[in-house]
Amino acid sequence: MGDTNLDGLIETLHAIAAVKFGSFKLKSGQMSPIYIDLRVIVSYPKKMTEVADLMWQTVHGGESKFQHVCGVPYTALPIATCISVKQNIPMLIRRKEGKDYGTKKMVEGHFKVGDKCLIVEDIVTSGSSVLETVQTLNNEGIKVDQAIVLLDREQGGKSSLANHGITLHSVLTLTQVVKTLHRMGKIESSLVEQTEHFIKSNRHDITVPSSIKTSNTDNKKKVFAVCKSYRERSESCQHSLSKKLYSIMETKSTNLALSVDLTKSNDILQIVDTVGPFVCIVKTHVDIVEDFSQSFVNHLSDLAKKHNFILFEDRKFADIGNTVNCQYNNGIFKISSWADIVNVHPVPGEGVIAGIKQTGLSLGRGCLLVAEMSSKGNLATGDYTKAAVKMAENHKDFVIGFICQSRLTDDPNFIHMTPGVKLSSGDDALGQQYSTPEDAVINKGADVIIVGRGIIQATDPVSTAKQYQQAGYNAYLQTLK
Ligand code: S5P
Repeated sequence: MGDTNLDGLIETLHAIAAVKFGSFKLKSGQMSPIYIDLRVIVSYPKKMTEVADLMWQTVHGGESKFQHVCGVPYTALPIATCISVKQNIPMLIRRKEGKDYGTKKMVEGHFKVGDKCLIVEDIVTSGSSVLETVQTLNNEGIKVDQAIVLLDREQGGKSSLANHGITLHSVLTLTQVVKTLHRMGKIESSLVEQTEHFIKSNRHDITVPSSIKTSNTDNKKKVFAVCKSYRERSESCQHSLSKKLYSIMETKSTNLALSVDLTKSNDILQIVDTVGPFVCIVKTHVDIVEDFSQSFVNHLSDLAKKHNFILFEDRKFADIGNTVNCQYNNGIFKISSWADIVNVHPVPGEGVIAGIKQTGLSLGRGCLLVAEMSSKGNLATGDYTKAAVKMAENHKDFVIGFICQSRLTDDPNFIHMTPGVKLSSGDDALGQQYSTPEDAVINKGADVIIVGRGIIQATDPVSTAKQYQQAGYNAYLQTLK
């Protein structure tokens, strides 16, 4: 299509305030000189059909290669509808909400397994929204290898999607928009420079977006932006506890956390003393210990010093701030007095972190958010997980990472710890789902693997722990290649 068409489009987007300049605070907290909101386009039906036509021409050149089009919810839905109606290509609708409620249909519309679908999106930044839609379609057996977007923000989405075997076509790029508006005399050259600088300093193209698996990439090795040595990670994170943990991982060549889910203090102390040399963390459930005593935690703390590991009490606090504060400091367990790390469920909101932080911060403790779970049918998915990441970002001084099943962020301040790990994958009888150490580290992006029964129920826990240590550490070394 001709440049005049595009110039006209850019002018229109500016005129209807779909493209705004100024100083805008993004969700990430960064300040951006440009803000783009294509939602307003629904108020200009003629423009919307023109946009849809331009998008179709960009991707297609006229021949039909797709059995379906599917818009990424929600802004792109009307655009996808226009393409579907005008080109007479059946549309699919991806449900956004369904996945958190279990059995609801995730894709509306008639389709056959193996059908090909074009993804339609308004703006692409990292590409993760497109990938979420692709993943849902892939789960139904629908193939996707192309996506069309009105505007590419040039912040890595194209290469991330390419890593997933998806070609991204774009009608416009952010640079093109600012340069054209400058040429038309609508903005100053300083704004062009600011925007170019913003794009350069906010690229994420070495990241393969979080957790998202598409059929095009299931068998490919994931490449995480944090594929750095533990030493480098220790340097790039802020919290002293994270630094200490990475340095232990580096020195002891281990990313293994032992989940010592036993009920007698002597059994716990005995296994911790023998397995301690091979782990970076020992994780407890102190409320299952039948003969709990202060002397037990004293011994445990001594072993942590002797073998150089960190103590993590898997208490999963999940109440209002005041209550969790009492639970953390008081009762018979006095968790804050000995556990370096505790974890909290994000479900009560940020107060749960604030409640623990009130005491924990000054003690140099850290906290993990349970952002995803390993158990079948758990509700910690989708928007809940995303909200957990935001909560963590708001408390970087205290939250050191996540309990999770996928890489949630490349912020070096957050350590990803993954439970549900066994040398052979499978399930237990009560909904626990296991993946192997390699899968957890290489495909799910775990920094630390958490292993319980795989070690404590083994006939020879010490040699089994060594096996897990080696498997986990070798997997980490592979991510560095
Ligand atoms: O999602 C989770 C979160 C946690 S912390 N899934 C889990 O299994 N855990 C904990 O990890 C769980 O409470 C247990 O202590 C450990 C896994 O034990 P395993 O015996 O299944 O390896």
